[in-house]
Amino acid sequence: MKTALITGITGQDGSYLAEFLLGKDYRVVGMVRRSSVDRFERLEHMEGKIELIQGDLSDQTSLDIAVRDVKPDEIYNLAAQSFVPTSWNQPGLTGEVTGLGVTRVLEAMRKNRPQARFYQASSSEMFGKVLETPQRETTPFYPRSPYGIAKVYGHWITVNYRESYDLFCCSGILFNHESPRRGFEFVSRKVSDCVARIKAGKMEHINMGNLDARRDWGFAGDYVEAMWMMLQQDEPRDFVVSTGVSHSVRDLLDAAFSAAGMKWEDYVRIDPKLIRPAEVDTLIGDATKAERELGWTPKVSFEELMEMMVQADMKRHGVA
Ligand code: NAP
Ligand code: G4F
Repeated sequence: MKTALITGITGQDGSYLAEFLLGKDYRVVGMVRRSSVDRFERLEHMEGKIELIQGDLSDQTSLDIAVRDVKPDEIYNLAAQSFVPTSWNQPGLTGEVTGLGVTRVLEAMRKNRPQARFYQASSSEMFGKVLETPQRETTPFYPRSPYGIAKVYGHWITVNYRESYDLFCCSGILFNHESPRRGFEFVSRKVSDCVARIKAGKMEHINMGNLDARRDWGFAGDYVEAMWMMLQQDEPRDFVVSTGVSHSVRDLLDAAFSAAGMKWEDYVRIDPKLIRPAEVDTLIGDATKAERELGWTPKVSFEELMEMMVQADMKRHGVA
């Protein structure tokens, strides 16, 4: 039985990855940071099947102890301050956790478990003000937020530990991926939840930011499989993971409101406070390498994804 250590297991991707690895008969250990309240709702259905250990990406000792005690075969570093707007208000913390935190996990592995395989959750936000379309593994980075900049650091330190110490380190450059477990502040979940609230008569309109921004949106359940596939290869390499289809936020509103039989134009207001100081205008990925070398392809389309999210939120709000 293989053992996987997942940082960020309480997040969206952590919960899908834990489920996926349990299905492959892994021993799954998740690292969680201490809190005065437990926030394990994404993990409740796996209670008794996964183990949890305390640790924080800003604390080297906790990571050393976790890696030393768990003795993982695979380490998935998913923990991060992952919300882009927060990174302008908390740039130092974002750099500490999303950037330097990667070095700390790599150091814990190098010192305590060098034979383990390491996955870094890199991001299409690194492409930022894109220098090539579509974006692939060789596209230069031009990040547009403290978050994107921290992820560029995390990406290159992963490459550097592979090249400096011959460790098995992979970086997955994942484009936006969503699900009914997505955090409520991200645009897809904000919209699916608000659609359900409007349908339930709990709110009247929704405030939005830039409707022209375009993203390559996929389903988180599909994307965690690609993370695992990267660590099963003979050689460590980096991969773009994306659907290759781009939609605007306006398209997303259209898909979500239509799924509930409504017209978005009747409910949406623009709030200038939600416009970002520097925007990533458009992202679209080219996952040819992942398809060719991992055999990975996405299964859920954008329309199916939004339908799934709206249905799940309508059920939660008692209107489905
Ligand atoms: P998420 O839902 O925001 O989860 C982030 C996780 O990180 C949570 O478990 C959080 O714990 C944990 N965390 C935050 N600060 C920490 C710290 N100081 N020490 C330890 N754990 C900490 O993010 P996600 O959507 O699952 O994304 C997973 C990873 O992929 C992130 O690194 C994200 O930046 C990256 N990524 C995501 C996407 C996407 O579209 N989802 C695309 C590309 C890359 P709490 O529950 O305690 O807050
Ligand atoms: O859903 P978002 O907040 O995601 P964003 O900024 O693209 O970042 C997500 O994907 C990255 C991968 O590319 C991850 F690395 C990162 O951790 C995170 O998961 O915003 C998407 C777009 C933006 O252009 C934003 O300006 O939607 C636009 N938008 C328009 N109105 C809005 C809103 N975004 C949010 N969150 N809320 C709005 O009301």
